[in-house]
Amino acid sequence: MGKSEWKDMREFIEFCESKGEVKRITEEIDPEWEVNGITRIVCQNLGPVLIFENIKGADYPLVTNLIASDSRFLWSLGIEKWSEFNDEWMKRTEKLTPPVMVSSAPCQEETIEEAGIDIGKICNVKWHKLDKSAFPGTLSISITKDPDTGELNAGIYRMELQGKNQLGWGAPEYTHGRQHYMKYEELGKPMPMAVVTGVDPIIEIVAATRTPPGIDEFHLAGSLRRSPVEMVKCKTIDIEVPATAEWVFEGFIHPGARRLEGTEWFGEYTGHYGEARELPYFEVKLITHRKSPLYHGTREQWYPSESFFANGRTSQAEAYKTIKKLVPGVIDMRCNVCYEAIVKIKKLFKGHPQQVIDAVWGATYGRYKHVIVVDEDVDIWDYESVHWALSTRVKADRDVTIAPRRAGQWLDPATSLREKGWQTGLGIDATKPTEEYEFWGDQIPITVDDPDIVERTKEKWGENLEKLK
Ligand SMILES: Cc1cc2nc3c(=O)[nH]c(=O)nc-3n(C[C@H](O)[C@H](O)[C@H](O)COP(=O)(O)O)c2cc1C
Ligand SMILES: [Mn+2]
Repeated sequence: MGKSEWKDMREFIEFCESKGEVKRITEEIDPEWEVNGITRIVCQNLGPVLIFENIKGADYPLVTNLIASDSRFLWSLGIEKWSEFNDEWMKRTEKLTPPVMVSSAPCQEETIEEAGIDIGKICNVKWHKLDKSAFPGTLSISITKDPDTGELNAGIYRMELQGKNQLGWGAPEYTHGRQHYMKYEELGKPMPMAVVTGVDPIIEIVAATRTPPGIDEFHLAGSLRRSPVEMVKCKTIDIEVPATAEWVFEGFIHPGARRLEGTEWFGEYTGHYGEARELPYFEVKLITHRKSPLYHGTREQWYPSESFFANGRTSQAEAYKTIKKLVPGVIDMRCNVCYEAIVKIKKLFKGHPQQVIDAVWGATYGRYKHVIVVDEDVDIWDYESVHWALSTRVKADRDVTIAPRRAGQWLDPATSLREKGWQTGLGIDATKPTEEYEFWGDQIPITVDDPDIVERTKEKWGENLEKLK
């Protein structure tokens, strides 16, 4: 069942290898299309971790599909099954665990000085056909420091190759990293930033988790891994990085600097291409790395994708924690990586589902557009069951709430360019309309579950039931 205290990405890969879930590709691979094709097909089958050892034009191996399956995601946290996941996350992260500092670290074993930097030789992959250029930054974690509080933030934001030592920085204004940058811009100062890739899987996970503001993701990681993260100071900037990262890029984002991404499109986690954006860019001044470093990247796509696990499931757990503390009767929650939250409740009062819908919109950070609330007899892990509730318990004029002009996600393909950043909320109360029936003194419709008959049948028929299957 894995464990939680991984020393580094290598130890996790070794574990996956012992389970037969790693494939090394030694043939020469074309970065223009072959990483795309192989990663896509293998990921869609929830297949193994892939290590591309020989990509044409790149000097280093590339890892994809690291935690892109149910089994590997759960192993990375040492959790046995999905049904335990939300509550285990909540329990572990009740108290945060600060990192410990070390003075020498594997991530600084080797150094590439500014003059020798050529990021295109480190990762040169075109992840989707219509991406015009390589995007080395898909699973690269931007680490920044709040200039007011000194707090660290870690977030994964897309990074396009824009020069030998320059990368676009795809962090929209609602991300914590961008909010740090906005403070530096007000001060008129360049923002120091470290970008790391190839980390212990729990660090990848926290960097992709949508949390409330003011949470240092490395504290969250310490709690999830049940042991503090070891960190080391960068060589040229006042930023700490995980000591066992494979790659560390140290540099700056200059205030006021904007550049239109060179690509017209970039394939995104929504499963659609997103448009090019006018973005700040990151200038790399020094690279440090481990001996024989492994680069880590991913192909963004619809489920299954690494984002679905690293961002979708984890942000779901944080949202669950928040909602459970705000509203009584919340039993479970399932969120799709893009825009949908399904919440299971034990309905306690009139307006209870609507309060849950408001809480998801107002108090969680996944920016879920669509919220569906169901009763405790619905299995939210089975979409058939959710659809049964939607089709049998919803009267649209009564149970559907439309909330226009909410804060949205930048990449929502349902929203045109003019309206980017906005979204319309759809709340559906798919619980049984108990209050309507109670008002008139009527019997609420009951389901055909007949649990006593099921018990009697099992008792009498026992193992013979298996034979009837
Ligand atoms: C592979 C991958 C790529 C991502 N790319 C982006 C991106 O380009 N822009 C973005 O805003 N979020 C992106 N995310 C999601 C963010 O990492 C996530 O929202 C995280 O919470 C951001 O950190 P923050 O909350 O500290 O700002 C990506 C996540 C993953 C797993
Ligand atoms: Mn954050």
